[in-house]
Amino acid sequence: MATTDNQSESVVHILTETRRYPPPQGFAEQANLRDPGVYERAREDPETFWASVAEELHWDQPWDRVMNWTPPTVEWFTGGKLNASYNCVDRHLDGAQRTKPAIVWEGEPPGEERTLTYEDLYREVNRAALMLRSLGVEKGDRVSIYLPMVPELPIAMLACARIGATHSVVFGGFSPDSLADRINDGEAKVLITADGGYRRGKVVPLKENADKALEKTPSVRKVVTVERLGRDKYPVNMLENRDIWWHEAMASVTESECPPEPLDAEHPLYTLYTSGTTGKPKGLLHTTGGYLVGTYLTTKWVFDLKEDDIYWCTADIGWVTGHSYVVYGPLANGATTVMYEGTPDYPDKDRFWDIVERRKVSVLYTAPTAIRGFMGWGAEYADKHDLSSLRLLGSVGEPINPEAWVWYHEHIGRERCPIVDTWWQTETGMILISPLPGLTTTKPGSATIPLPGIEPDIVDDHGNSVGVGQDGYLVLKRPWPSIARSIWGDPERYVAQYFSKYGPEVYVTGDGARRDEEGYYWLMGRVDDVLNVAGHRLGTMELESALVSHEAVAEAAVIGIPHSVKGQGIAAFCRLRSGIEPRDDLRQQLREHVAKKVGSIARPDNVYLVAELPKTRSAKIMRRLLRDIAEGKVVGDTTTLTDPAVLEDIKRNYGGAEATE
Ligand code: 7RM
Repeated sequence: MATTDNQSESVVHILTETRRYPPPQGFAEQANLRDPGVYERAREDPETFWASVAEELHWDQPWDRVMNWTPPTVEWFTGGKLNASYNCVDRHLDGAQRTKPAIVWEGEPPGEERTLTYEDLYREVNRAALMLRSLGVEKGDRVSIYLPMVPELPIAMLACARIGATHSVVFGGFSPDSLADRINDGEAKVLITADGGYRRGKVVPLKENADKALEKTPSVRKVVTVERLGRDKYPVNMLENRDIWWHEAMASVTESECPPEPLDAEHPLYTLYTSGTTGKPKGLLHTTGGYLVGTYLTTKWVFDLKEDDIYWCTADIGWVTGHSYVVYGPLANGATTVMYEGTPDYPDKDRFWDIVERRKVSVLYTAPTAIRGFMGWGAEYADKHDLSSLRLLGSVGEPINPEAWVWYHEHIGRERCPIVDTWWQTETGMILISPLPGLTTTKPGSATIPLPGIEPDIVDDHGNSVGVGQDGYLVLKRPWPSIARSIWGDPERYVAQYFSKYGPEVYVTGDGARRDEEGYYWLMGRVDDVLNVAGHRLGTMELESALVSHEAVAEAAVIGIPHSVKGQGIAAFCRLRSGIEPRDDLRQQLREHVAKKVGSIARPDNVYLVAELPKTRSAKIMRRLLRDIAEGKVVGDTTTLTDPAVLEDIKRNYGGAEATE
């Protein structure tokens, strides 16, 4: 990565100006983890370190080997057997934890709420596991789950885990096409969905979407539908012999206990799809033992979980953050995890603070895009609530800009709560770079230092470590327990994507980063063709294929543009088929087309209709140029353009009806 001396100097300047926040007194003294020696112990003997963590979980059979690394392949806890559902549920049934709330749920319509204690969760998960078995689901089968944020979602996941079925959760905001692709990729036998869900006061018609997807998913034999909205108000189609209601299927289960299947540590727990640099999303595969060990430990340490914490991670379970830090991590710790169905601005812009106050949330984990949204609305929405229950704040999904960090610290944490800025990915399964709140001095905008046992580096194109303050590629040089083991159905792509650039021992994250003189990591965003829109990963190729699937579009190029709330917005440049007039309503149509094809998170902010896309002599689209145009900057060097007139044309035509939300 090229950095000029100027740039690196200015970085050093920024870093020396950085504010520092040591762990607050009182917090540091009472934190779970106060011994900095853990970093050194983990570095000297990572396997012993991870084994000592794994021992805190329940194993049906002990492992023979902690780590079995034949790069790029790795196994953890080889020979060991365990069950994730047992560890997240059954393990907490002794003593007082039995009646402790496991899941505290709030629907979007105010007043709708459900609390499941560990005992309740046990009952529901057992029943759901038996139900899945009665539908023919066997160990090793895949089950797709397309649900809103309702308790049946974690129940369904844990039920799969109990019988050794591999779940594949598809975010409820995804389109029928995206759902169908994901179901087909895993050849799921069963789909679990709902009549719908609520989002910003509107109904999301999940079953209707699922029905469209199901027209092209031959593997699905049974569809289980949760009644979330109500059959009277929102009737759905039920296909005979295929479609059943969740509550009816649950009621027809005659037994109450489904003994957890002892599973190999490397048994596939789930797949989760994430966008990459090609058009086709990748189904990252996570396995049982290592994943659970990693999410268990990081939830306990990064969020300093205590017995009486009320922990709320605001992510949707459809994303990895929800898998690891709404479901598996907190439940493996026997914590109380809060789930909220809707958006932060419904019925008003203080909904989060209303929930924090009423539920006495003590640990809050959310995303920079949400924080910037709150900043824009003004502090008064938070100010009118008692937030004194909060003691720790987290951030995830994209780099947090220092302004948002400081606002979060002042207006939400009221200057009492440490902030943990946690860097990780769908592929890493667990947080890898983050402060430990009792130990680490934080700096706004930095995810600080790697967790114990984690060995990142920042390297140049040749794989050499770069110096202090220099830009480079973030890599990881040693495996950790919860690394994704493969891409479902495409192991070659897994190796090519993550382990080929610097050899099989080095995992390539796709992120750029710098390190300061204290070894703190400053993440700089993706270095590939992946956008991060409101903390969600979207591949530019994926969006481009959606655009060219529209009859009017001959060719498309998509770029990320700065967006004050979402971090990145989407700008799409489209060359139309000959004979098609570049009209304003077509721009709007194309925005909706992408939303329909991929999902509403993918709706472009701006669509530019152009006569030609700027290309180099080797026919590569000049994205840099498009970026400059979209940002209204002076256009840089264009000498490699095949036809400089193209540029003039774009400049003339790009303006007009840009839609922004
Ligand atoms: C957990 C999650 C992963 C990508 C990753 C980064 C970016 C996430 C941070 C961050 C800077 C952070 N999984 N990212 N967290 N960048 N600081 N604390 O988001 O697979 O959906 O995205 O998100 O670019 O590669 S993800």
